[in-house]
Amino acid sequence: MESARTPQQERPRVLLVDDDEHLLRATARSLKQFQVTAVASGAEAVDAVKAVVFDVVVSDIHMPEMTGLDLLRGIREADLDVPVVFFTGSPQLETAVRAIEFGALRYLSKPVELPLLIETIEGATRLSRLARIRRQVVEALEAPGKPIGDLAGLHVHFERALDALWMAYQPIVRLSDGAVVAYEALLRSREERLPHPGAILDAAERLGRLPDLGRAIRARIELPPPETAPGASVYVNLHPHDLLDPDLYDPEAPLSRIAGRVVLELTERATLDGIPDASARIARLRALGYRLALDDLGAGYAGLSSFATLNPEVVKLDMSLVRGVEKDPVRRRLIRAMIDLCDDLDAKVIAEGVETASERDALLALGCQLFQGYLFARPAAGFPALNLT
Ligand code: G
Ligand code: MN
Repeated sequence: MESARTPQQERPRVLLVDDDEHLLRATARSLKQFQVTAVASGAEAVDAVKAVVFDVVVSDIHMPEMTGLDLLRGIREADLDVPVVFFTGSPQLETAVRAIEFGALRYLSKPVELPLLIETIEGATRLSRLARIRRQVVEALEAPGKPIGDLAGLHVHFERALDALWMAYQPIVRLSDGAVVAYEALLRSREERLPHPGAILDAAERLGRLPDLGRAIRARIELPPPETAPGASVYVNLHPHDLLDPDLYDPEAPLSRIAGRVVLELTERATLDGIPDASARIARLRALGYRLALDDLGAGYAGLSSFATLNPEVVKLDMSLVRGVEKDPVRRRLIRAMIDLCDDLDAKVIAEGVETASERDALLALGCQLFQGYLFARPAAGFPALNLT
């Protein structure tokens, strides 16, 4: 798409969309003060937006081959900023309200009075020029996390992130013999507007797409090849919301088939309070063959209630506890107490986020045996080998 912007003095460019061609031509004729491109279908509208930078799109919300929401998404594939205004008849009010939620600028009830239409187009043009300048500024400054705009834009980028999803793997090592006993699978995506796992998760949450993200992740999990780490298991992070997805419990689902080699991590940062029958759900996972790990212990505020619900086979000490442990007697006392507690409960302990040899040595002295962190290997594609120097 051409990136040079419409000069300020130019007449606003309006894309008018209506499958009622008679009405389309009549409306186009009455908007002489604008440069109007008139098309009779959603598909043509999307093509037009790909070819030309418009100041505003004005469209019927009800067309036979494409809903207003689909049109909005199609437009956002090509243009994150152009304001979209819908015409709507009264039976489509609900659709119109939903379109607004997804980022349409406003809707106008049919029949539309010409002065209101003109005023709306002029207002939208000012907004769109402002939005484009704002985006140019942000892109020039290369602010982290390029803005995505409205929910329809987020939807587009979330779909791309799902398509470009891949899993990085980070070894978990037993120091006594240097064996890689497991790998943690970590979410990554090549979609540059959602660069961090946190951004993808936030997008999924905002769009109500957590189940799709969870399924996509679980479908991509692989076991390490036997020559790299014989018998090693894979740790997979679950979002508490995943516990509500029937697919997680389907014995035919891809991850269920290898459940005996999988440890599911649930973080202590998020509470399980909102999950009905959490204990029963956990029991069903165990019946499928999964083991469970409590992730990020020491980072949460949930007390030890998640401990009781999960009854974890494995506990992962959060890196905020690990960081600088060799210099901090308070951290050491906490870790010592946690290790004792885990021994009593027959749970293994993994120290996460270990970055330095002095952290490693202090943790070893406290009785820690399993380690994960940049000191040993960074997460990477294809089951990276250890760095044990
Ligand atoms: O919440 P969870 O423990 O699943 O998060 C693991 C995250 O920590 C991953 O994003 C991973 O890339 C990162 N990580 C792994 N090892 C280290 C480390 O040694 N230092 C830091 N800062 N981050 C790490
Ligand atoms: Mn984790």
